[in-house]
Amino acid sequence: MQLIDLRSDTVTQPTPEMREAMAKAQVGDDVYGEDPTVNRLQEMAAELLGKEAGLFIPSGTMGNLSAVLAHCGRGDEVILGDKAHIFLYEGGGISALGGVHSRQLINRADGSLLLDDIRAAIRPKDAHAPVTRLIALENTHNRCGGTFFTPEYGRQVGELARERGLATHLDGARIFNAAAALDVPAKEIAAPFDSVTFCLSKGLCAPVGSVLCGSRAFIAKAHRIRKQVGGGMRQAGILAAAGIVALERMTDRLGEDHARARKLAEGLAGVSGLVLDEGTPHTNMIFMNLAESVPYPAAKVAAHMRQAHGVLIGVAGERRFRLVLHYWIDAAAVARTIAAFQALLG
Ligand code: TLP
Repeated sequence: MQLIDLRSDTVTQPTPEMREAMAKAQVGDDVYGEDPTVNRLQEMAAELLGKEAGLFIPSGTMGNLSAVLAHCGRGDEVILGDKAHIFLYEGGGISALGGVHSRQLINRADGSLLLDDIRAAIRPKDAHAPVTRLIALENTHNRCGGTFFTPEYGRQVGELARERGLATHLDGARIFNAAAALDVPAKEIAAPFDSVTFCLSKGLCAPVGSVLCGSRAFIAKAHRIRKQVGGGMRQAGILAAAGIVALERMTDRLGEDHARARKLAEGLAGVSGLVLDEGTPHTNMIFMNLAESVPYPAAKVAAHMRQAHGVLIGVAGERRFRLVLHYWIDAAAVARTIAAFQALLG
């Protein structure tokens, strides 16, 4: 039985074209800045996001960590959402490794933060208080349901930050999904932010890596931090080669995953044991709960779906699931998933 893996878009395997590009990649020692393929990827990424420079980083987590540590010193404070990936799912790295204090504001449904909340959270100049240094947002927003906010909102945050002398960072792990949903170039979403990370290894299918983009001076700082946290790689062009294919071939097709997510959601809406979140899916993620009538927890349902139907789904809570669409989920896989849920919970 062929497995259908909907747990995340991080499970995506590289495409045949990526494997071929990886095999043929020209490489050098990237710690010396001599890997031509890494250099090319970094230039392409910077160009796509409208920034001066890019830095290839092993993971999204390390990209966010390097960015926050490049913006903030020990005891400085970052304003972020209470559902932010940086806050919830990155091992507390910004505080454990960087001594950066976090100020969590309530994420609104679309993943944004209320501007008035941000204003109110900025600390006064007072020796008792940490120094507010950075505002960090996420687009698309994972924990808020794969939701996205508009470039206009980003501009408002950027303006507020500049007025108050703060830096801004965007965790744009899935910025190309946001761009597809908004039908705007990714650079428009990135424009108001001083730094942006995006992931090559999620919906874009590359096996490894993220790129952090920003000004040349900022990237020089982040480069040093990447080295400090052990992220300096050597013949990384083998990985970057897949990233180049990801940027050339995969960004423009993400709308297909969104359309398939809608198809899957339509089918699942007809399963009596499931209650889909209102408005889901916004991009490539479906969030849903078990109906009260179902006597089992989500983990048990997920285990059964795997064993009996070969369908892997993400458990996002005691009675909650996340299903993520990606390149390797085709129309037949969507139909099989709906049929499997029907059989179990219909
Ligand atoms: N998200 C993963 C898990 O960690 C939850 C997933 O399956 O969605 N920012 C955002 C918004 C992310 O969703 C993720 C990964 C990251 C950063 C971290 O990227 P990696 O896994 O490359 O460190």
